[in-house]
Amino acid sequence: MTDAVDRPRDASSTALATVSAMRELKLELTRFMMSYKFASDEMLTKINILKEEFSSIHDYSPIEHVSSRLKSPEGILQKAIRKGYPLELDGIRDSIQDIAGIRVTCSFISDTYRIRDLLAGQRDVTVLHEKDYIQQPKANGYQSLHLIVAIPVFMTDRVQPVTVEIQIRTIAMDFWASLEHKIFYKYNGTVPDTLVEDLRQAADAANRLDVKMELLHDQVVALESVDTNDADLFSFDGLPPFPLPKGLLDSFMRGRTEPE
Ligand code: 0O2
Repeated sequence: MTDAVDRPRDASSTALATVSAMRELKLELTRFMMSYKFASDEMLTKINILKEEFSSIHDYSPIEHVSSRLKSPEGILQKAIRKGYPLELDGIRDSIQDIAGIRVTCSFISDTYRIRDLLAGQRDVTVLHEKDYIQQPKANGYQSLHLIVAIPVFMTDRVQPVTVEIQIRTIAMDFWASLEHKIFYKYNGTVPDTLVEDLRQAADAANRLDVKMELLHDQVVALESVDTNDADLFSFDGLPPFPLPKGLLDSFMRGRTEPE
């Protein structure tokens, strides 16, 4: 008799416990994923500030394009299983460092290193790893500068250091990488030798283009610095032109520098 009454109660308490465990897991997973979204948002803000500030000071932007992606929970678990990592959130946090990914496309090769330095120099950004596939391209020709950085995310009850993968590359490197990615998937990873060789040659051509374009840009910058006149100081990005006739500008400057 007792058994008959207790059994349904056991079943319902087990079901309740399962539901509550699932709710807890969902909450934990949501907080886990949110921490990566916040870290990515923080890094994107930093990158956008660099982009805007740099363009207004130097009259050109070293950053052409910025994109970001978060790995899906499914993608994270698949990677953990593929790599044999422990299937629990703390273990995954330690071992999978590209859950949040940002790609920065720059105009020139020197800009990729400039952006790296500007980000790495920020007090709350810690560079955990760097892979320089620009100095040492992969055998297939892939070029890019990869950083794994950690950034503190301020949650309601704790400060969580969160990792973000940042890939920095030029437009030509990016063009090559997206085509190679498409070809790789089209052939399911087994790309015919002739195409592999063609891709390698295309990577060399992309590199030559990068070098040439940077040389041309340096020449243009050198010319611009000779042409610049003082009135240029009074044009601001995002504001209507603010020209000052040279005579007025001279009087204004004298007024500022001469003692009263
Ligand atoms: P997704 O969707 O782009 O993120 P890991 O596998 O990340 O643990 P690994 O292989 O040492 O470790 O990382 P690495 O070399 O830093 O490369 C990681 C990412 O760089 C890749 O992410 C690609 O985005 C890019 N990448 C690396 N090698 C190549 C390449 O040969 N061709 C192209 N097109 N991209 C490359 P995922 O995880 O592949 O995918």
